[in-house]
Amino acid sequence: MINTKICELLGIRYPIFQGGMAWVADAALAAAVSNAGGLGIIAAMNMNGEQLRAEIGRLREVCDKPFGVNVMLMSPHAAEVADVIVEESVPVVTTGAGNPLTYMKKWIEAGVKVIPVVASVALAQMVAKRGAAAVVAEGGESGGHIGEANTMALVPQVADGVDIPVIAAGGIADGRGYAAALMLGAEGIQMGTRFLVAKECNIHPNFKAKVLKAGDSSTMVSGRRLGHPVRSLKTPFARKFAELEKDPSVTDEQLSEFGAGALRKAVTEGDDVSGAFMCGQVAGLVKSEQSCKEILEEITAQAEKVLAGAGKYIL
Ligand code: TUI
Repeated sequence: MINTKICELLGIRYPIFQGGMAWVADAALAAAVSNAGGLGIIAAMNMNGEQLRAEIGRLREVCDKPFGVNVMLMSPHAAEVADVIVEESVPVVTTGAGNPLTYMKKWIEAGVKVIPVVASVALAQMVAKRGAAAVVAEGGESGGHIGEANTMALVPQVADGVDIPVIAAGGIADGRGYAAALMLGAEGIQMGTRFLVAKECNIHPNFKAKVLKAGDSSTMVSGRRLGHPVRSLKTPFARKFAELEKDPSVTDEQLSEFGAGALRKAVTEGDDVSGAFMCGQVAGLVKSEQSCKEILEEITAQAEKVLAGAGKYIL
């Protein structure tokens, strides 16, 4: 059994979070992860306040375990969903793609545990000072919107920089990555890509097939010009976006317009032509569709084996 401060802090069995993936992480996926002993997280990204309230209701019908809601801070509905989180007494909030200070006081006063996703030591320290319960340090191996530093460099620096627990994210999909994250100073992990192909994950079958087929060189980063680099599978859409990004005759507005709705089209329609299949570099490690329970049990058993065998390196 792997047990860390995160288990006690949140009342969960495995210190493993399911990433709050926009359009992907619904009540069904989050409930499956929480029911299996991890922390399931609903992504509020694509929802307004009332839609989030309904999604929380759907989770609570089938799950009485701790769960989280992820607020994508660039979402036009961020303020509204921030209030719903308080009204619904959501146990844990994670935030992404920005600075969550605007909402932190309100959440903490309401008893919500706030765990921002950070991509730098500076933001980790800022949120720690304002009462964050922990941070997720997310490296650039991740899918979706990413920062500059990679997990191997980011996690130990964040762990040194704050006194609260650190959860490592980005580039973790098996027990080796899990064990390595603990060695870097993390007290837990967050995975997105591995849960994309979970049985309880309701994305389009095309998306799952692409992840299962992917290898180590299957992802690319685009969107730097617009200030939000995004990692996704190398598809015709991603390549075209990267090409337009380099073309000075294309305006930022045209580029944004071209990308609008692309993630939704990938997730709900499996659209090969205009969908953005956001996905981490570890896609090549993800080989089969499993239940959330199987994923949590398998990765834990693998990490325990790796950790127990590590003594062989010491004479
Ligand atoms: O947020 C994510 N991953 C995401 S959000 C998303 S939706 C989207 N769609 C299209 C374009 C952009 C986004 C898809 N994937 N991960 C958490 C994360 N947060 N990664 C990096 C950061 C981050 C970056 C900079 C957090 C804070 C930050 O600094 C902000 C500041 O003001 O200091």
